Amino acid sequence: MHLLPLSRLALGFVLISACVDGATATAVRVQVRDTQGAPVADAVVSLLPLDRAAPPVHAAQATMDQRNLSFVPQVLVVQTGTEVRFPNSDNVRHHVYSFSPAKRFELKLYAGNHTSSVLFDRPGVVTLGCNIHDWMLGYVVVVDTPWFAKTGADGTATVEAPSGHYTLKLWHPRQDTNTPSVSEPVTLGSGTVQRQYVLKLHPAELTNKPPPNLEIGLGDRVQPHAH
Ligand SMILES: [Cu+2]
Repeated sequence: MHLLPLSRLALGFVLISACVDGATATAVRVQVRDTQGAPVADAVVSLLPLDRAAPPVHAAQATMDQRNLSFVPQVLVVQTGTEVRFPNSDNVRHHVYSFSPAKRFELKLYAGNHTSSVLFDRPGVVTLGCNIHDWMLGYVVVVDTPWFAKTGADGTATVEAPSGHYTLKLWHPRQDTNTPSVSEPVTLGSGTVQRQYVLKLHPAELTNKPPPNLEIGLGDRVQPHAH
């Protein structure tokens, strides 16, 4: 009595798998330059589906490291619902915080292998600072889609996604806030769609890098734990 429904289920599974495999061949390749023509790294490209719901998050862990008195990476992109680990790879303590509406939090990160985690459960840009090192500046960009990428040093990023209709969004930490940010429809059918964008960027107020003449750790050594 159950044989027929089961075999139908099995057939359905095979068909769905074939569709998924075929669909991932479509992609959008984005090239981002600034107004001088130089490639722009760390631009976040995300594809928000218009014709269906985005699948829920699956690889729900990511890492924002504290290393060499900087956030590494400076820009981390995650899907909504991702837990981000905040280790401390330095031998000094950090005090990471954010006042962004998408996630307000603070973490006191002591040196050593202590790791704290924060669940990013709302979309938006979460700006990170450190109470101890004023130059530290990082971002967790939380997007409602599993289809995203970040441009590399060559200014390009490729996002693979199933065929369908999307809104392509582009974000960069130094984008000019007086210019509308990129948000435009894109349709993936077959092959790779190419898009080129020019971003007007303002200079970085904070670089996320320590001053070159800094005596690392001076006055900021971690006191031995009293056990
Ligand atoms: Cu710090």
